[in-house]
Amino acid sequence: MKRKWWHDKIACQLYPKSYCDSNGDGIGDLQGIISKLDYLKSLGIDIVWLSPIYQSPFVDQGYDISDYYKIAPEFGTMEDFDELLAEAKKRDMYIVMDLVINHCSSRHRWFEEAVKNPEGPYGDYFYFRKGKDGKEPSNYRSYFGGSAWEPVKGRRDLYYYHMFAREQPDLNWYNPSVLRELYDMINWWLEKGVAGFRIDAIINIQKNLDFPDYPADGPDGLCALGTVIEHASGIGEMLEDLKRNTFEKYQAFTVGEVFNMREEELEEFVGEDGHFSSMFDFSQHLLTMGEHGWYEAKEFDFAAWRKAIFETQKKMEPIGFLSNIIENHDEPRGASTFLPLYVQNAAGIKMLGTIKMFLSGIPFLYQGQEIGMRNCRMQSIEEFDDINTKDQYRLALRMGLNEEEALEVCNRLSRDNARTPMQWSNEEHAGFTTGTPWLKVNPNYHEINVQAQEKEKDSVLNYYRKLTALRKSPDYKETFVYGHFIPAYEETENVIAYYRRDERNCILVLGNWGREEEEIRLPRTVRKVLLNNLPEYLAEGQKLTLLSGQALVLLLQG
Ligand code: TEU
Ligand code: CA
Repeated sequence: MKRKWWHDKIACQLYPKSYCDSNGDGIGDLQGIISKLDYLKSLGIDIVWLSPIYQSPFVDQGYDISDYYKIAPEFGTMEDFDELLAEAKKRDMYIVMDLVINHCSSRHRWFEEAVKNPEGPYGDYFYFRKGKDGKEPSNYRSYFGGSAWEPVKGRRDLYYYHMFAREQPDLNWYNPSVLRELYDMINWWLEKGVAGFRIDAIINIQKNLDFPDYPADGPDGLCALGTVIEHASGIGEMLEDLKRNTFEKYQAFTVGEVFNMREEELEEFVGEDGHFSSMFDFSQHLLTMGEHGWYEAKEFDFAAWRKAIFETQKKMEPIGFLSNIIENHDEPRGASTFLPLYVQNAAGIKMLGTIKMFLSGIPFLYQGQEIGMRNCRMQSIEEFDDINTKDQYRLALRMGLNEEEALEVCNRLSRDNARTPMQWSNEEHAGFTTGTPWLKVNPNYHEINVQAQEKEKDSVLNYYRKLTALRKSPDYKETFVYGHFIPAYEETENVIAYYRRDERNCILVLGNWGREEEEIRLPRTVRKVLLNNLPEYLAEGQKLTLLSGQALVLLLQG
């Protein structure tokens, strides 16, 4: 496999609005991020991915961009951004931007011009269509609920298409002028020195321009966009064209946010010369979401979770590098999702971190994961900010849940769980801001915060430092990055275990999700315990006892 600069890197996603507020307006900002670069460096982070920081009305927290060339004033100025790039560079760190190009904001100049004159040049930047039999052009349900078609104000029987919120009109990727605008913009940021992009919702750019109806899959008479995408094609050529005109020339690192991809296209997407450098592995996250919505979310199922990890790892080995996450800004906290209650503690969180850190692929941390931040309980639906959560709440009520149950579902799955402010200290508002935070701070910050964990030798934070250091250590790095992945102890019900091995090393990674201890017979003797999340180490020869919530990384003989 051709070696690329990003293969051995560790990344961290920041949600700028909630990371660190430098000027007391309650909103995190670029100067706040700059002030934490040394902290990120001390965590072993190489690549910092910023959720969108472009100018935006923030209907969907910056995923609705009104000017791709401007920094949102809430976050600072272009000078601040240049300073961030320079400061990152000094520390051998890379800045990766979020690229939201399936849609823009309805407040983008292009869309404002388009609505004024749908027949004019900007009309063709979007998808304007006539209604059908007095109704919307097709029966698609947007990702955030309701029809994906919005009537154009002041025009009879004319609609525009939006797969997400109505304030996020889809861009017409079949118009060469749009492509030129987007490619120029991407190259402009690359020229500036960003190392690459996380590419938002990108599978959605391919459309069937006839917009045919599909069978309804809900009482609203609409059908999910998943079905619509299944029937669209052409994504491969579009992504190759994008890559050739932009990323490739700069050796940029790109990580695609891709759902609903065709299995047989995996190689084309992330093979050696794939459309992207990498893509996120969402296989485990999809397990708990519920088929038609959060109201039918499923409980965490260890066996299914382990199976999903193993399947992805095995299928990726001959192909390339996925990016492994525990959580992101669209997911609830992993510590609250992927651990049974009896191990929802520091040990369990370290165990989860261990299992994910040594998988093949690129580890992506998410802010606060390294201190074990948990879901944040909201007392009422008004406390949530997220547009998706409000929609899922209404959906749950429509599907027969009562208010309490619907709130419970949102408390479990809301995207705001991961968006609450970073917990820096025990001071007011967790040291995130001296003003009023834009979103509630998790009241558990008195116990869970960076400052306290810096002082504690065995904290989750210091354990995370050991994880990244081990992954990068000269003796084992090659094995963790390029070594084989081999599942182990699949017949042991509550244990997840795998080997990473090459000519030099044979490393076994283990975690016990069970309530009870488990006895394991090792195939060879242990040369060295590379990592242990508990003080106990119970081994006699090749017999090993794993305590509940215990994770081990063992270097085996030969
Ligand atoms: O997410 C795309 C996406 O598919 C999500 O809407 C996902 O289905 C949902 O969050 C599951 O809860 C990206 C961004 O990550 C998200 O924050 C944006 O809202 C969305 O695109 C629109 O830009
Ligand atoms: Ca601020």
